[in-house]
Amino acid sequence: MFSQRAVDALKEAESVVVLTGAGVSAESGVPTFRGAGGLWREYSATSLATPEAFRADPRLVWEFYNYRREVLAPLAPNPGHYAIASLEDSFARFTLITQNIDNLHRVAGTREIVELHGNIWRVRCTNLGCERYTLAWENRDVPIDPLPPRCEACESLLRPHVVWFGEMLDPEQLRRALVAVDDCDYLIVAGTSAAVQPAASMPMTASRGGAFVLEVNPEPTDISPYMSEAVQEPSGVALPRLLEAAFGG
Ligand code: BV8
Repeated sequence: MFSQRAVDALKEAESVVVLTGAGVSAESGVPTFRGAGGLWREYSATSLATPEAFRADPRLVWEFYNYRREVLAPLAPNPGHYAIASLEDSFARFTLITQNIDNLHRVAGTREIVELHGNIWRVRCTNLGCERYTLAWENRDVPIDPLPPRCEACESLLRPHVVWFGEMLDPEQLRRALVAVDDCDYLIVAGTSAAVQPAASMPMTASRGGAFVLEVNPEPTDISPYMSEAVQEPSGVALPRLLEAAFGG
């Protein structure tokens, strides 16, 4: 459970950032990245979420993302997503920064979203010169036969519009995230093992900037000792309670 100090600081906050990872979607039934659900067939998600894996076997990587889309399609936001969406209008400035690609924050109603690692429902052409390249587009019925799908405009391979390990983040998304983290006076980091950079450094940056940093995670992480407060509860329980305590639900 969080302290009255954590609640009071949130009530007085002017600029709030919420940073989420796969754990926030766990209560929706989405396997976390490194948990038991992080494995698919005999592969680990981290070995397939790379440009090298796509270059070596685009079909296998597309099957991996189609599998995850099939798992995701029937799932819905959980109370943690909805609590974050309800927080958005309580502050002068609010930014949700998510590492998740599952789109559940948008479905829950959050508007100001930085998708650090992209979105599993968006695809883009691999041909940098193609006009579709810059239009990464929603395409929930990407042709899954024949795999891997090709661009209608230039016939090049399509790829998931996500950031793979070893790839640079979209500069505009990263800029928006860093501006929000520098500006914030309160940061909630929820559902992340804080293993992946540059997202993992953002809570520490906020803390160094004088923000109150609240971590929500049933397990301790490497950043827990540096947080203003660490609440070891599921986000679907802790975040609605925090919203209730600060703003009456
Ligand atoms: C970059 C999209 C510059 C794809 C993802 C060596 C060589 C090359 C690179 C590196 C290197 N060393 C470091 C790097 C940088 C690398 C990195 O950080 N690697 C790590 C693994 C060491 N980062 C990058 O490559 C990034 N780009 O840095 O560019 C660069 C370029 C080249 C070389 C150097 C630098 C790009 C990273 C983006 C990767 N893409 N996703 C896809 O999803 O398919 S990351 C992936 O992991 C997901 O987005 C996921 O969100 C993210 C982080 O994981 P978590 O969200 O934290 O999830 P996890 O399962 O780990 O933890 C869940 C947590 O939830 C747990 O703590 C659990 O306790 C908790 N939990 C469980 N239930 C609940 C809960 N919490 C609350 N409530 C619950 N109910």
